[in-house]
Amino acid sequence: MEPVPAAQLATWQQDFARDGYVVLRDLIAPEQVDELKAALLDVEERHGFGYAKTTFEGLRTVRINNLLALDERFWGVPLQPAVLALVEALLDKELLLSSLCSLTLGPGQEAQPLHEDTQQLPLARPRPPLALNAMWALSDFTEANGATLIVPGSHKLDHSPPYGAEVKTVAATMSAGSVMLFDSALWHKGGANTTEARRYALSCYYCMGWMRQQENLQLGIPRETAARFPRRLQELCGFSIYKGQYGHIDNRDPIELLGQAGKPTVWEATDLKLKRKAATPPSQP
Ligand SMILES: O=C(O)CCC(=O)C(=O)O
Repeated sequence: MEPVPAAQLATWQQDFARDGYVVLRDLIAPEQVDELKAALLDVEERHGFGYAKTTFEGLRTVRINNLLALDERFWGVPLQPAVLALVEALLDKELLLSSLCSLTLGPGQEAQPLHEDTQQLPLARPRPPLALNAMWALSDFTEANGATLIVPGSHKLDHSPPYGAEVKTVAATMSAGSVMLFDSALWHKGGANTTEARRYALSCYYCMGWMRQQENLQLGIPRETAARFPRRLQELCGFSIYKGQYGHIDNRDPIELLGQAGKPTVWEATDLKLKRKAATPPSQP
């Protein structure tokens, strides 16, 4: 796949900074949308997943967590090149995957309470993006079937929404194959599904590399499964050290547990630089 042109990336970044969200329309090929939907149905049936048990998660919603452990067909989702390039530009290249789950809204699902995704963190607002949700539409998102309801620009407010508050929202309608990226500080909620059909979606949630992930992916994904991931996916799942310092195991990069060569710690890298400098002959005046 061609890299995203710099001008396109810059436009998405500007839209995201202004509105707190941006929709990458018709990004995913229909065949991939079909494949992911088929994978969700297989996993749901194989493991007998049913509706969620809490009103927040949705009493008529099937949410499947830890998708990477359940089916290989989800492995490409966090690595989608255009989304990952944008998320790397908005956070940094050492970001992590925070969680990957499905959001299948069944008929009769009521609108979710209004919230923001990092509401629990004791941090002042407004703040630069710390975490971003990439909402993959695997069905057309319509007002009737529960398209996510958002409050554009609310990421800039100095307070979180009163949980469940009734405020004016906009339905983030988009066609299947589109991906909406939104700042975790954006006020939002899932809409009500008043149709007879399900609304299929994936929530691929990314966060800064120094943050605790929403799902504990290092423990939740069996080691032998993670060992088969592409290296970038292993890093995103937390088999990596942030800035050569955070997340090491006895000074080793945890990716070595998966049979990969690790990166040096910041302390090793500093000594290497000093050694190289000492070995470089002084330049002639
Ligand atoms: O399903 C949706 O559209 C939104 C879900 C959501 O915001 C959440 O579960 O945090």
